[in-house]
Amino acid sequence: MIVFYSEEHRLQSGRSELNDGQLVPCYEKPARADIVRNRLDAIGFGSVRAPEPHGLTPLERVHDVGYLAFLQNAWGEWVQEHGDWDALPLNWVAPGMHRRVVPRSIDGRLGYYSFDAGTPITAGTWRAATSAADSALSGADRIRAGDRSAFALCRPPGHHAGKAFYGGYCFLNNAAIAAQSLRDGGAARVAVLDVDYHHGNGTQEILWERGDALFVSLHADPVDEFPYFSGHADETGAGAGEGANLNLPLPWGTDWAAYAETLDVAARRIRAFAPDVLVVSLGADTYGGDPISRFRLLSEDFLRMGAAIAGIGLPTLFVMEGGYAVDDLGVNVANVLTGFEDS
Ligand code: SP5
Ligand code: ZN
Repeated sequence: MIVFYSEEHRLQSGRSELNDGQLVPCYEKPARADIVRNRLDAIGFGSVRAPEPHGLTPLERVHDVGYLAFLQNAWGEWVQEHGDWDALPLNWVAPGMHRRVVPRSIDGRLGYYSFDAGTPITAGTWRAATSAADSALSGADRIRAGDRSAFALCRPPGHHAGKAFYGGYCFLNNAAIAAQSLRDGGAARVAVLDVDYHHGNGTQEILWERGDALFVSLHADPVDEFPYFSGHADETGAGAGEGANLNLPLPWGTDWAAYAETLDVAARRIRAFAPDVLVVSLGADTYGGDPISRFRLLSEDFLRMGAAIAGIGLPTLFVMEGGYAVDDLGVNVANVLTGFEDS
């Protein structure tokens, strides 16, 4: 399996995120991608390549152009206003406010285009985020060329980013960008399976009214867990996309036995949709050792996860999402990929 990885991921290295009432060091940090890459090298897993630049056009197929311009320019405007320190939003729209006029103020626009205070914009955010999207797009190119699978080692991650918002450590929705590229390249139907611990609210929003793209997500129940306002089982899509969104929320404490049963439900739904290709939003924050999550998967369970995904029987593009137990992240992610390849 070919792996796409860009050194430019390092350019996203925020100082802090707001967590439990404190500014704490960012969980989403460069060491995450380094340890996955090093593990893949150590086990001799496939060839690792730098992505091809794909430019703005495939990003504009998914994201709002005003949002993209904001992301590209936000750091420069922030530094001019406040100096060289991570840009974080401080307030958001509330019910009864109209959100009709895009603010001129950079602080206003940070709130306008975001949904949390955990996702700092830094000097290198735009370059890192576009390099991650390029990895996803290069992976999609391999699938289009006939490969059975590819892995885009994206960082920063993407599944919380919507058409015109960032949050949850995500700026550009790498999985949705890849799925759209596969559609534009001739796939009639695509499925996105999201196994990150958190609900992929951005991917859901992007695909909500799409009948040509199925979104299936296993995640911690939003009554208990971030992103709280998205991911319930009764969210099934709208318009042409009615029925093409399947949320499978699970309780805190979920272990492999319960997870595997639900993954089987997801697999059957994907097969029934009969897509040409599968994009997997691969977060390993379902791991028992994850510092911000509360599922209980073990490292060896990720081998079984990879085998279960292979059992769906589709050309598969894996796109890296979350996973914050950095010391074990390389083994856990590599286990999914080898579990897939060996079955
Ligand atoms: C891509 C991805 O996995 N994004 C996740 C973003 C989650 N951000 C909010 C985390 C809040 C964690 N709070 C619990 C900390 C334990 N004390
Ligand atoms: Zn996550």
